[in-house]
Amino acid sequence: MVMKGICMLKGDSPVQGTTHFEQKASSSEPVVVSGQITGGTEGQHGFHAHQFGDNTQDCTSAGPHFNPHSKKHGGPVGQERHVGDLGNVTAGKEGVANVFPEGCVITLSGEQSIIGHTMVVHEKQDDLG
Ligand SMILES: [Cu+2]
Ligand SMILES: [Zn+2]
Repeated sequence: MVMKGICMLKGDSPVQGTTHFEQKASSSEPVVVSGQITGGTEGQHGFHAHQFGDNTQDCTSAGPHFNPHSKKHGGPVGQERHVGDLGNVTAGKEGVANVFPEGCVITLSGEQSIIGHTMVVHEKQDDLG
């Protein structure tokens, strides 16, 4: 069975994009995330799944990073990291960022499922620590 999800990114800023989530075979396997974000400034931008699905007031209502295991914030490949930590996306000169984060541990079902959470692209770079 293949599960698929899609997330539209849109806010007050000109930044917008679409992210695809695809989970193959077992529900315990991490999803493959891909997508494209446009309208950003050149450089790195933090990219996370946040706790709440409420994005009506941007990051405030989305809450902290999705963190079901009560770990510390980190990068997408370490042991000490939030499940929602997806590192940074890098936008080129035209403000286009291709999304293909490594080290994803989010799923589409079970306790690490991101369904109902909010994906946030930040203006600033994530220091990963
Ligand atoms: Cu964030
Ligand atoms: Zn975090």
